[in-house]
Amino acid sequence: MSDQVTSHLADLMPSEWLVPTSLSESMNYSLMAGGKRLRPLLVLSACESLGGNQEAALEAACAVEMVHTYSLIHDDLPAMDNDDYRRGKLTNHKVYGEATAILAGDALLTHAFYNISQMHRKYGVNAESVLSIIEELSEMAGPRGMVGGQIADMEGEQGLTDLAHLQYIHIHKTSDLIVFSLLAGGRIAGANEYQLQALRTFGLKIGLAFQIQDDILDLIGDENKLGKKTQSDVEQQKVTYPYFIGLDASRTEVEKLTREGKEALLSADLNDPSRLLEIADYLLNRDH
Ligand code: GRG
Repeated sequence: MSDQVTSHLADLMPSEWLVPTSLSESMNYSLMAGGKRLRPLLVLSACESLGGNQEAALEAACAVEMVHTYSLIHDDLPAMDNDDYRRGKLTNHKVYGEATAILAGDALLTHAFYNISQMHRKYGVNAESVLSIIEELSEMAGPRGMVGGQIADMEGEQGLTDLAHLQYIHIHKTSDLIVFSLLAGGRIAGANEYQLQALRTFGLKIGLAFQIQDDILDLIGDENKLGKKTQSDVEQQKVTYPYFIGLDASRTEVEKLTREGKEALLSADLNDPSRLLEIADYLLNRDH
């Protein structure tokens, strides 16, 4: 499935005849740099769970990967996280310069909306559903979603004091795009309101579990790097889930959220939720 996504991403890039080479190279560089393709897999699997059109779902799957890739390019910039490496390669701005990296991110974001807007004409997806998908992507990637989560995170670095604030950041920075992916797949397949609600709950729960697991893996990575420091020494380093509730309780929380997410899904009368359930288990058990 993820190879299919990578190959369709290449097909969806705007023709090199029409776009300055530096821009298309910079967009391609980050899109083709690897990554788990988690969000596209969620779109495809949600659509599959209801027996929907996989070709149309592939379009939305690629669009959400473009939005995710834009967010990573911008997150790595000197004005934000100032990272030199991403997905094992130099970050976009290290290769193409800051200005081009900013524009590559902008272009991926806008091009994602373009591709979604074509789903009615190209694949006959109901126009009302396309409109809802556009509405949900604007909401979940925008100021009330991922961008809101990102700024709350940046401001939180000066003094993140409670778990509710951290949850707000995790839900918007991470879960929102995951929820979007599931809803988009569901909408393409004609999900009813009850099924959409179940997909939303599943996404919120596994999105939060995914981010807490990320916090845990980060902490374990730091512990290994720091050698013999005690667990509580390490927990003081970064304001994450383990910082607030400890490592064991964080692990329990990941298991609980995954279980609740799967229960919500199983209550929704989907034709075949098996791949979505597998993804939830994969996220629970991942070690990188
Ligand atoms: C710049 C608007 C803006 C937002 C940035 C995505 C993001 C928001 C920041 C990246 C840092 C981070 C840890 C975000 C939480 C979400 C997350 C775990 C992203 C990484 O997603 P993966 O693990 O990445 O799916 P790959 O590379 O596998 O696609």
